[in-house]
Amino acid sequence: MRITNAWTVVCSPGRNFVTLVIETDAGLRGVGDATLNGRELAVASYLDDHVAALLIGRDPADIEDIWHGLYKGAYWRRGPVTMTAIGAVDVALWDLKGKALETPVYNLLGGRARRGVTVYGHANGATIDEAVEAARGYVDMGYRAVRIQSGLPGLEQPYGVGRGELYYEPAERGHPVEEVFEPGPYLRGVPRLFERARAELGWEVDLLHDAHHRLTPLEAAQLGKSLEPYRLLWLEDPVAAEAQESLRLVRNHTVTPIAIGEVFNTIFDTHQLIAEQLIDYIRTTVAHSGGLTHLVRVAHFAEVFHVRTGCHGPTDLSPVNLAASLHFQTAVHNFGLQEYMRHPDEAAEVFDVGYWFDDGMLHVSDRPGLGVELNEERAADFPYQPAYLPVARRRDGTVHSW
Ligand code: GCO
Ligand code: MG
Repeated sequence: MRITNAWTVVCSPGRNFVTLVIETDAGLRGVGDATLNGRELAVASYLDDHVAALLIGRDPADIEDIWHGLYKGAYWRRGPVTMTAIGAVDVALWDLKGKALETPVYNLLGGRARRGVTVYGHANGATIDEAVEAARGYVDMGYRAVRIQSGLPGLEQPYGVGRGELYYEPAERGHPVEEVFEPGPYLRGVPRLFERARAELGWEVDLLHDAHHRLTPLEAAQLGKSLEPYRLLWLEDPVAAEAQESLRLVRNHTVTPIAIGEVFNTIFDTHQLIAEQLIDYIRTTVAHSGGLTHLVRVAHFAEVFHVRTGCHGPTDLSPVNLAASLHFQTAVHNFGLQEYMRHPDEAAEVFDVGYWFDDGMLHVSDRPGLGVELNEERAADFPYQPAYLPVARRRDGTVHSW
């Protein structure tokens, strides 16, 4: 089999998605998610203008060779645009291989290691009351794990409270929205949120929280310590992703489990955190870190150090990425937890998915390949809409990590 064509489809069914399609002379098509929130067209151009021509004529079965050809052959290494583009090619090739062999992708990754993939939902609220109420809604739907984010006294625009009922959508069309962040009210408020959540929801449900890279190491240590009584499953991104050694300080002061990795792109961004056991969950995204080929390496490396997987899976990645995560999480031994935000309703008109939610888990379908089909005609009805993620500032106007 040979690759005859490759192109991206950029569409906006409720939000922007970039999908790579790879076509072969056998008439098979594979899809990969190339969405990078707020920078979508950069990846589309990387693929259409620089990568597509390199794929034509190649045997799509040679996934490892194509991966290294794109990674090492570009000379310029790593970075979100490059690694998302490589990830899209990689996932599309796994999809094609599954279709060619008439088997689901998880079978190619080692086979089924579990019944289903336990997921966590996103409970948000403008106030603690609203957020805890939303969390109860997830528990009633059968979720066993819920991330909770809320507005707090003195902090009205927290990260994680945005548009959407069963999802959280931060990107806005037009110019970036500005939010105010202050560590004082945040550090005082979050323990109150979880005190309330435990009092209302009990101890059976796993609870999570995302600090979204906003704290200094000492602030992160304080937060982890003050959350210990509420036994979180994980505290996510407590400090800026670049400051890896600062996790030693956090780790020395708290036993609240730590999850990091959604802005990482390669194993080289993760290996210090994993090898020094500074984290408990590695959250690298299939789409943003070189696809399944590379993520399997990260997972196997992490397994040696008792670190489990917790793939990033927000609504700003398409159902193609979620399906790829589910195949990966179904097959990998050191699975931890999978993020699950539901997509806007219009997305279902463009992406026909085989996976389904039941009993707190997502289940991969046994369709060949990834089990997701892109309806290109319908995609054309939802043209791309420029949108940006928000920007955070301190009260005095200083730009802060969003
Ligand atoms: C998460 C993330 C997202 C990111 C988003 C940016 O844990 O799901 O933090 O909500 O903010 O993916 O585009
Ligand atoms: Mg996050």
